Amino acid sequence: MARINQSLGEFIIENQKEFAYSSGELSRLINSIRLAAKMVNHEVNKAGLVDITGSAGGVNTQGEDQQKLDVFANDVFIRTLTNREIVCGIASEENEDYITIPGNNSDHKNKYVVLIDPLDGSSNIDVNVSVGTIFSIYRRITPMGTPVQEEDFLQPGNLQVAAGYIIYGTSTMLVYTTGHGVNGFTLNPALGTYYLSHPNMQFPEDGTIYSVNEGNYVHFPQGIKDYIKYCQQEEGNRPYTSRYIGSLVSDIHRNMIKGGIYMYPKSSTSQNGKLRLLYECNPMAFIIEQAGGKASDGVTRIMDLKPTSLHERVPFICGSKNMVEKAEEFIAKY
Ligand code: AHM
Ligand code: MG
Repeated sequence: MARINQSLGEFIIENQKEFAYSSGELSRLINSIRLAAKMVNHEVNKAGLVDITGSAGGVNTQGEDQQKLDVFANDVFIRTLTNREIVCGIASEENEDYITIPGNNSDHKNKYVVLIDPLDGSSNIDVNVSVGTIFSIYRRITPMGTPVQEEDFLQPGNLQVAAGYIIYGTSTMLVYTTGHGVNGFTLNPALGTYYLSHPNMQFPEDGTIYSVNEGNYVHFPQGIKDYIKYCQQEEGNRPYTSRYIGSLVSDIHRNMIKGGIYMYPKSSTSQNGKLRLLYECNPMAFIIEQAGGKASDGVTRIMDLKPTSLHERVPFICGSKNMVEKAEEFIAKY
């Protein structure tokens, strides 16, 4: 039974039996993410104090400037996940190819693959705005005892065994699901312990917040333009409030608590939008659905999309069920 103020460590142990094929490995995997998140949190919090902000000089796979903290977070998560005998492969936003982890005896006996965006929204760091980590976990599908393959990473979101995010905000929270609802834990920085603060999180069925980068309005498809106008019309509980941080985890976290819709649609300048299916949209969609919300590309459920490449992008419309369905109605008109 989840108890407010229960520590994440206790919670993981108590709920281990909920996992199918429970052997303790998934618990240990989440534990290692918890540890890495504490290390990243420590670094993020002192970003303004030491000369650690700014570009690391490199560019990542998508040609974007890599921030030093992106590199740091990527290293920490990869190192922490590699050190346990649980994960056979990692795909990260910051690495073009997936990483194969042979295991201590090089026997390729580890079961899980992790897909991760180690520090999402990192362009916000220099201005002291919240950033996040997003992770997605699958059981491998290729035979144990052989090196992990790309197909182990290209599984549809509906096969995820766990997913979560960490938000480095006014306080640091770890929110995750193993398919049995969503629970949120807040870090007590003095003790270095996460405590259950948001048990059984629920996406309100309806809401009054819409989150979209309206600067891209002219490039949006007509259905999205019409839906935005609908949000702004005066009728019933509209006009809605516009809130957009530009940090996916924070925007969705807020909407999950208050009720709202988040959209990163396709546009005339980017046919598939911006967000990455495997380590941004799928894990967020799993959490959102587990909390009673909805996530689609405007037409198809995100978690039913069949991935074709590690870094592919998809349009992303998610949030309160009724709001997403309304947006889909507008999109379907064209
Ligand atoms: P990143 O992975 O390069 O950090 O980009 C993802 C971020 C999301 O957190 C956010 O929702 C979105 O990009 C904002 O994009 P834009 O600035 O185009 O509105
Ligand atoms: Mg990202």
